[in-house]
Amino acid sequence: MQAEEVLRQNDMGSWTRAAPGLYPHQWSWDSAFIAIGLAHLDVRRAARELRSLFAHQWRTGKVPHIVFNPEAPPKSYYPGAEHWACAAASPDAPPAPPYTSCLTQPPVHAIALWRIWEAAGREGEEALSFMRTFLHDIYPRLLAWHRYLLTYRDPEESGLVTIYHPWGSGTDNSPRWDAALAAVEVGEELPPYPRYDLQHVTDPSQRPTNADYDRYLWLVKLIKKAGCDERTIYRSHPFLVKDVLSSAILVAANEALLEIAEVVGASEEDRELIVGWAERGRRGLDACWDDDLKLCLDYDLRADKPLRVRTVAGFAPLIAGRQSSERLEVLLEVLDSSAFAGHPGLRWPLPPSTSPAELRFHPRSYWRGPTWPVINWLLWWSLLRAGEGERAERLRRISLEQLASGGFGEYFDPYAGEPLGSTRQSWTAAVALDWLAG
Ligand code: 9WN
Repeated sequence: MQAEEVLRQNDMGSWTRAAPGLYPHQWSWDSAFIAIGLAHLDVRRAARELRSLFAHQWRTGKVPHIVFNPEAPPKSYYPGAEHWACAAASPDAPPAPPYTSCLTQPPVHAIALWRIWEAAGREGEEALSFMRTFLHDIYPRLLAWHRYLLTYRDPEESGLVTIYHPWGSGTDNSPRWDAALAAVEVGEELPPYPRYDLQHVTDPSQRPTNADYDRYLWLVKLIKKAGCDERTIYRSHPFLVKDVLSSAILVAANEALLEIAEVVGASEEDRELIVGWAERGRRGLDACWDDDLKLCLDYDLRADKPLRVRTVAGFAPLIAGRQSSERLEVLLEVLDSSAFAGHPGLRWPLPPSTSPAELRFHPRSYWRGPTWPVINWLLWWSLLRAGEGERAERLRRISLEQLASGGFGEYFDPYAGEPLGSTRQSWTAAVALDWLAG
């Protein structure tokens, strides 16, 4: 009931604010998770959430990481629409306003659409027939989105998605990006800028530092200077990283897209293409496996080396699915070990975003240690697909205990169990609804 209330409060009619104060706009992967939760309340509204996001797709197929809410209160989020407005000048940009950013986030959307389809199946023939038409309409956009990621964002055909900015990973200040970001030199003095985000948290240490923000804004400046042109960015940008979490989500999303292709009666050619994409993604992730850490590692294209740090993204092969039983066993061992969910100091045995065994672990700082319910949702769903029903059920039960105790926080201190960041975060409420539905 409370989860439903959070989604209703953040509902803007055809899309949902990621959070009431800190995030008054529509975020790409938030919307996908939100749709997964909404599917249990109203299949049509869930579908509308994604339709409204895809209405702002770029001509290249890119789904922007933020669609800015023209009615957001002034001084509520920085960098906001004004900052990104020039992206609309790109010949590939969708009509504006509303303005969009020109970054992306992990492609959870096909997974969400497949979950909505399943929810429609439980509801009955009318919902199914609505969803059949809806999937038919959105399928070409979804295919174009995946194609964009597998071409513009992977000219090497490695199967791995390249990001241009830590925001593109969805795990913004994770130590995954420390080395690649440290190599970025802020080339000019930046004009002073506001940190509105700090108004919405109880302690600034829960958010990225000013030094992080300087580099974030510098990267945005360079992207804008490149006219948001993908090829120019690829050539000249100082931050170019293969992101294993996004890549794994894309593999799983391609599996979902294949199911959707079946429903809409897509051509054999499309289906072969999608199967090929998923296989390429798995091969790419295999190549990023680190036998010492027993995790998958992101790859810094500029420095030409892996980014060696233990974070939840390392479980990418579990999320991609269809792993050998040996690989699965190793991954589960690491997940249960004291480097993650088995750490004795944890309030709940849930994996911290960064391993407590890392020097750069911080229990209260954003992606540097706290547990994130949406990440636990991804792991839960992956365990189910891997046939690990009992473990999945344990993860679901413990996650619900965490939320029952702390509410719908954005993230949680893994030791104290305290909710941190934003309160009434939409995607946290959405995954709770999905878990509650069993
Ligand atoms: C930048 C909305 C978003 C999430 C991201 C999370 C955070 C934004 C920020 O909030 O990022 O995109 O301002 O910190 O890291 O995963 O989508 O909830």
